[in-house]
Amino acid sequence: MPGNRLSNMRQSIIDGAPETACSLAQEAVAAGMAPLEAINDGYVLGMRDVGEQFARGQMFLPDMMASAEAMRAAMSVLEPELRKQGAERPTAGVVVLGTTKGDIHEIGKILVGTLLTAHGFEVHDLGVDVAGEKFAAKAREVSADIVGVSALLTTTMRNQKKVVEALEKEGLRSSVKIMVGGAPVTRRWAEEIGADGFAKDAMSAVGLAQELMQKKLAAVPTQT
Ligand code: HCB
Repeated sequence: MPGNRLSNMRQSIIDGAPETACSLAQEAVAAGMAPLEAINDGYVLGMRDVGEQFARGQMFLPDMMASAEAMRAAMSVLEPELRKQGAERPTAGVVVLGTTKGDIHEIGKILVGTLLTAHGFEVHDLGVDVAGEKFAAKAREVSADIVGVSALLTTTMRNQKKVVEALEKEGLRSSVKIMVGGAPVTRRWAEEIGADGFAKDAMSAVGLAQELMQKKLAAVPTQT
């Protein structure tokens, strides 16, 4: 039964069917399925299929938009469940999150934000198409520990570097860790632009954020 449910979830994304995606998520929550299992082993697999079909020219932009809509519908049910888990813990760190300038892909970023919240981080999501200066201003406003930058296009990846530069310009680089991600992003790219880390998926982003917090706290001189 859970196997069937997961494959139906995956299919609802491929079909671009928000109502089905939403009701499957509601059923899963009612049946006690872990929200993370539904996301990772159901819906995200559908999104991956959609990307592959689009790349092969077997799917077109309106279909891809319908799939994204279905993903959002499922997340509207699963995200509050994940948040409940995070609300019970003390703050693990403050994160400012966004997708780079020129880029409107948001699903991966939302997943990262949701999982960070579920693991006790305070997340400020700036949305999509965000300029470096805006990341820096928000980081200052909320005293961010970490800035997380998403980019899904090879053309907008380079704007991640502009975020690093904006934080440097604002004099925040020594106090704010930077993590980058998104389908075309690699560890090597992260190193090249001077970011502190790269995460290939939302779960790794949580591990990385925890690691960066430890490094940050270890660097703070202790008062005697
Ligand atoms: Co879009 N698109 N798209 N798209 N799109 C991609 C990204 C392509 C790879 C599809 C392809 O050709 N195979 C391609 C990019 C090619 C390239 O540059 N190499 C592409 C293209 C070309 C375009 C347009 C240019 C199409 C057009 O208009 N002709 C256009 C660009 C618009 C723009 O941004 N200016 C476009 C538009 C769209 C939408 C609007 C239809 C829709 C986005 C809707 C939305 O987000 N609200 C869309 C979608 C859905 C996709 C695919 C199918 C899925 C992306 C997605 O949500 N993946 C994608 C194909 C693909 O990626 N395989 C395709 C699922 C999430 C869970 O994965 O990688 O985003 P993720 O995030 C992971 C991971 O990377 C990491 O954790 C996340 C969670 O596990 N992570 C981070 C992400 N950010 C992080 C930040 C951190 O700090 C740490 C970790």
